[in-house]
Amino acid sequence: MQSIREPIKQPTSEMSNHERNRDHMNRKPVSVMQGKWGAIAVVVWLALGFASATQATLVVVNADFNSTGAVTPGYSYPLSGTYSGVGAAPDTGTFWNGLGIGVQGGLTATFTSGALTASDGSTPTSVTVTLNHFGVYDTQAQNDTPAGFAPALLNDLAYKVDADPPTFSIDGLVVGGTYDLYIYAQGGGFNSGAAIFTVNGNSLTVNNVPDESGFDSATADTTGNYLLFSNRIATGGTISGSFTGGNALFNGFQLTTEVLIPEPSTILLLGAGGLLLYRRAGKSRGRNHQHISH
Ligand SMILES: [Ca+2]
Ligand SMILES: [Ca+2]
Ligand SMILES: [Ca+2]
Repeated sequence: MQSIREPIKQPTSEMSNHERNRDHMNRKPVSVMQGKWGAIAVVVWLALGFASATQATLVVVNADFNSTGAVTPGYSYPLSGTYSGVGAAPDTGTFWNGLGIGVQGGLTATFTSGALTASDGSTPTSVTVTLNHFGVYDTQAQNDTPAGFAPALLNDLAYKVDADPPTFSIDGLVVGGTYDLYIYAQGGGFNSGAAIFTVNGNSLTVNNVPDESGFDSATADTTGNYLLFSNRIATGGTISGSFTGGNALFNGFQLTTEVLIPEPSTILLLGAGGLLLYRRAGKSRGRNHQHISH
């Protein structure tokens, strides 16, 4: 048996889940095989899960940290509320979980959300988020100084109150699963300076500019309103981090992962193929020692 494959591009740390899986899906094996062994090899190929009928589905969870109000005497302007719309992630879902993380003023010890809903607005997930040791602010409600773009997301935030950096964890993930984490960090209409986020041991810096007109990645050039931490591994089902800097703040996040789902016709084919493989292997047992690698 002769097997020819196209060169396989190795995943890099810069590739997002989306890119990596798309690359995976584009690997088309070209096999030169004849007779029944060719048919059996195709069945093995399907049984190993490399069928082209497998669909990569992106699952996205969006969270917008909101202020629940001011301690006293209260805000002079309306709260920014919960964002609705697409974010920087490659996803058409527009639903964001609006999380009231506390009242403005002073230090909040901890906040833990309930289970979050996916970006389609209906699919339940097991994902939760916890924030520790932070303050809460809303630049619209307090100062009437909104971000020029996506203000409902980028005005309200958790921020670093004292010398100890706030920490966070995103829990309820697939143990050992791979995720892309988009972190939004802009101080509404203010230039809030630099913030350094560390996620699973890797650090990236974001410097705000106050007059952004769209989502601007700071991942490579350190300037913008969000950071992308690609290919984070949820060891123990958790991704955790912290943020620090002179006026470090955290507006919300998007968490994406890709799930490979066989199409229904493929599942039927796998069952039939497995039976065929079993029968043929039984006929050839004792007269052939076949090693099939992939
Ligand atoms: Ca908000
Ligand atoms: Ca940028
Ligand atoms: Ca927010």
